[in-house]
Amino acid sequence: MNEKTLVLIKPDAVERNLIGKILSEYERNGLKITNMRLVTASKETTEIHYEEHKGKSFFESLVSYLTRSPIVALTIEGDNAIERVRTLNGTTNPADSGDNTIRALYGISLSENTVHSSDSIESAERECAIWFN
Ligand code: 3AN
Repeated sequence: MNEKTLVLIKPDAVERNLIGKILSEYERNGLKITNMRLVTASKETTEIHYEEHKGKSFFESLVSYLTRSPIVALTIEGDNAIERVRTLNGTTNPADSGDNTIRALYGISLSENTVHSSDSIESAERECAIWFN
């Protein structure tokens, strides 16, 4: 089934000039970038994006990390795109992430893990609307 998912290339990656390398991982796997913008995320938008984590111990540091410097927001489309992008990204903790996943290659830590992508059709619809009206 053709799907659309939301990806964020997070501050740690943009700061280290990794935008091109990360985009090429998606493109060479046959996925299509269908929307993209470089933006410094506001606290308000970031809190809405991560609302499921509100109240958790790491929430404040998560928001301050995501807002500290520019990110790239993009939508990616393709057959089964939600799962395929998450497989390419790897697991939340880069230390546990499979070889050649984006987080294993470039992730710094559990909190600075380079990329975000939607985890379901519902999340993808919600998150695409947050970052692309
Ligand atoms: P994923 O992005 O892999 O779907 P989520 O949604 O569980 O992971 O977590 C969202 C973000 O919150 C993660 N990308 C990570 O930056 C941060 N995070 C999650 N769990 C922790 C934790 N235990 N300590 C610090 N940061 C965390």
